[in-house]
Amino acid sequence: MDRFLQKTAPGVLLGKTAKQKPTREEAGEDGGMAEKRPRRETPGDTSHQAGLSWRQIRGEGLNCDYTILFGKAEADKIFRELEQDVEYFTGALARVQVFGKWHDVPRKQATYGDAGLTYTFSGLTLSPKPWLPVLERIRDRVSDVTGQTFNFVLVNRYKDGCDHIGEHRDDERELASRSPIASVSFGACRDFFFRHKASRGKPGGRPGDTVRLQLAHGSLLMMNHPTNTHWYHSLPVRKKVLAPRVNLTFRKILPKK
Ligand SMILES: O=C(O)CCC(=O)C(=O)O
Repeated sequence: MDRFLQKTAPGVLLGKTAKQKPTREEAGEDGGMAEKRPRRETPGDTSHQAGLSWRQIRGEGLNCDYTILFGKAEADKIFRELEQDVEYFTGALARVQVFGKWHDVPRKQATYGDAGLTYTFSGLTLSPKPWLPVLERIRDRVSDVTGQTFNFVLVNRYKDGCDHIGEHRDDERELASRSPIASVSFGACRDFFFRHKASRGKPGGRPGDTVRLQLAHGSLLMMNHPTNTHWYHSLPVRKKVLAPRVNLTFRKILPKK
């Protein structure tokens, strides 16, 4: 999981894929609810699913689904709880070495998860903190609507639009193969980019090689296999954004043998 601390060039804004429709929030409307009906690909308890509208984001090897999971009142409450309860890394874990020089990570990070799990972070083997009730609630809601289970969450807090995450893939060996990553966002709405690996370092690239989304307050983005094999993602600097944002990526980590 070293790449959480990766620092890379800012994303380049290109066009949308042909299959990508603008969301309402991109069009300046409320909520980000899309046109598609819920789509089930996996078995599971779908008791919360009925009322959700999903937007499908598809491209070559790109398979994501986006919805608003929490209404505003519930999302506001969760955001307050996260702000109060999450304990972020400090000291060496909040620093990153790039070409031999140490920098502050341009956001705050924390990990929570099942007892007994370990993962590699910044070259260290660490254990996540035990689940907080608010994180369990969000995790269980995601599981209800997707049928997927998760044993670990990475929390990223962006104090404003200057905080960001560089282009990377979540392709660590410790992630269960083919398992989706569920990304839940609270607070400021931020641009989020996917870029096909074939177009990295090639300004202009092929049409459709960069996909821009906006991740709204209370939203869920399911990044399904094989997205992370073929596409990098990033959350670029947006200096006009003054409010904080907290993002949770729920993952399934393989227990160490
Ligand atoms: O904050 C976000 O939406 C992105 C987080 C991310 O890229 C990650 O956890 O791998």
